[in-house]
Amino acid sequence: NLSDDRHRPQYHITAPANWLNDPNGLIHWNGEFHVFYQYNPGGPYHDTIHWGHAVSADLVHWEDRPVALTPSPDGPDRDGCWSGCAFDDDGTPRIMYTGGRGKLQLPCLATAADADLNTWQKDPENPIIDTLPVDPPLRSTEHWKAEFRDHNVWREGDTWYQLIGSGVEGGGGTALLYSSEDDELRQWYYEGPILTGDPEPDGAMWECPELLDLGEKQLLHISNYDEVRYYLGSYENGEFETEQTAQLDYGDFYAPQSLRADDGRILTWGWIWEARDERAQWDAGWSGALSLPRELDLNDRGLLRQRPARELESLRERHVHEGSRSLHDQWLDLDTDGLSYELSAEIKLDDAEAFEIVVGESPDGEERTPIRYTRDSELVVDRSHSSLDERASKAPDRMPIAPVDEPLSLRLFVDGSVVELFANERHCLTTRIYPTRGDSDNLSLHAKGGTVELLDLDVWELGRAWTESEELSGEQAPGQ
Ligand code: DQQ
Repeated sequence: NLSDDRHRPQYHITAPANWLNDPNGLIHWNGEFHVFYQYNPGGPYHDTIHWGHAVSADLVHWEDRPVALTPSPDGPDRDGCWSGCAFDDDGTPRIMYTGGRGKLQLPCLATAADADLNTWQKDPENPIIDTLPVDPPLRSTEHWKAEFRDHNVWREGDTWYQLIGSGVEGGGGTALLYSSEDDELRQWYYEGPILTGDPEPDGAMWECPELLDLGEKQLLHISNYDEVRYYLGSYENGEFETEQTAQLDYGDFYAPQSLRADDGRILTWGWIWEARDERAQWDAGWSGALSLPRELDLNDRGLLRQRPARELESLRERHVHEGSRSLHDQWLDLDTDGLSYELSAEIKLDDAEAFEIVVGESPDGEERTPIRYTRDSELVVDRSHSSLDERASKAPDRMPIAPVDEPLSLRLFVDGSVVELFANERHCLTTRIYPTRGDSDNLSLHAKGGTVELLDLDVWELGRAWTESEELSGEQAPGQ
């Protein structure tokens, strides 16, 4: 029974069961946030991909909707409806996605067939692009004729543009630009790559490219099988000039996508993949979650800022702890119940060797996950004792942060097996832990070998965001 599964998140988006990967088709439409996602209803593994669908009015409470896109047995998406985006075509919501058929990846268009975006009409002329660019030559593999997938569509004046992810044969990943002035969006012209990376460190193939306008600067992010890399700089006339590049998240976070809310904010979700093996996923009956929605913008130094959407504060229930204090070579136990909470604090190391937030700990310490802030200005999630289950990853996650003489402002979200960290509103690390014991739910703080100053420490237990599927028939859940 999935509702008894302690590893299953309570306030992150998951599929009702089975497999979830990339967020897709994100759109704020008629006052509702629509999140679609790569979904295999057939089991907790990546296979014939459909689009799952969840809806929220407030960005916090979600409900499941029926499957939105299903592969057509004779269509260009026969083997899967892969990643794509939704956009507003003068009052008509449309989707551009990748159809998978054999070794081909085929751009497909669909149009909303109802105001709730539950059903979509696929364009009879799909695929709308069936000739591959020859310059640069695209990477092909044993599986694919060419890597050519995932769509990011926007409009400038009367011209539509889209990016498609690819890689150059013998070179690095690339984002290919197309343009269209066709009202039906069926004619697209190839303009060329907006940016091509080096195999190291950018990756040989770019999936899910997305270009975001942050005002003074533009942000391009791509997923390269391993990590999500971003490029901050300027985009003009089909070319991207990079000023700065880094990782968007240092953990199990992949293929993010964004929407622009009616109030102008950019909100981004990523796929949080599993850090346990396929057998464990099979046993659990579900795989994958989406991250919390993040607000992306520039800070006053012109650097990328990432913050959890402010609406999430409405999840806060019992306030477990507040105030400022020092810890001198000591432990502080926080009296939380369960694995659904938020911790926020400003941390100054003073002369301590390290500061640890220990999550998911059993009373005897057999299972425990220290999140360690060290004098080397690193945040390390030490998973060596996270789980007694051999199928769960023990690999540490590491994130570089600001110099140790500056205070660290940290926000931590724990939700079943999901751990999400925001450091200095800049750097994010999302990871997974799978404690097996029912009593592995202690939360404590530890100043190691000296003094740590904690300013404004707050801990809240967080409520449930998910409307139970049996309540979907019209009854509101109590307290909502
Ligand atoms: N997942 C999709 C692709 C995308 C990849 C297939 C990224 O469209 O390139 O499920 O996770």
